[in-house]
Amino acid sequence: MEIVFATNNLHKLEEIGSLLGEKFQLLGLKDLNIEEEIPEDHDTLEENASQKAWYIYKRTGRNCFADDTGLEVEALNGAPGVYSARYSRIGSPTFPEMEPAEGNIRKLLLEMDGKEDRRARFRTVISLILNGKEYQFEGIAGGVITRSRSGAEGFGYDPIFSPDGYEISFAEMDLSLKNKISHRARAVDKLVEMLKGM
Ligand code: ITT
Repeated sequence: MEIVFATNNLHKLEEIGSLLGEKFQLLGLKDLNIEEEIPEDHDTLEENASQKAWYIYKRTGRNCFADDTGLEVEALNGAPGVYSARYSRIGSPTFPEMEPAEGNIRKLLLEMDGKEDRRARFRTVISLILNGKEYQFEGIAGGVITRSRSGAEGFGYDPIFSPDGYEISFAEMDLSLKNKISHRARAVDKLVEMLKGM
């Protein structure tokens, strides 16, 4: 079965491709020569995932899904949350000279300086559009924000997030381990269950 994943993020495509298995042929936006920025201008993960998925469904007429992910930090009242991707550019930009992922990490470590409560969670929401009908799935991975960065695997905030039950960060894990326990994996499990029942 062919399905489109509405993302420009190749890391995500690789992660979800390996989770879906061989029964599905996963196409990314590059495979369809879709190069424009897909709008995601809402204030919740649910609305953004839905907006991205409907945009691609209407554009291509193909069954598709989109995800939106945020890192929700307890001591920061859930920030950066839905604004995770552009965290370091909100307000007066911090570290504008850096790559966004690096700037985001630096800003978060700064905000967390001196904070004892380091609990956080990644939350992923997936919107699936199947023959014109929408389904949503959520996946959560709890953990803590570490005090400094470690590891070179993964992407985004992985070097400063250590999931519950582990002493290492997501960026110190093989993709296969992250894929067993991550927020995205948990949401994708639900997506796969739905697709396999088709
Ligand atoms: P698309 O919208 O094209 O799918 P994106 O990279 O913008 O790709 P999101 O909006 O879902 O993806 O991600 C929001 C932010 O959270 C962004 O800074 C990501 O780097 C980060 N992020 C998402 N998933 C992550 C993960 O598994 N580990 C670490 N950081 C992650």
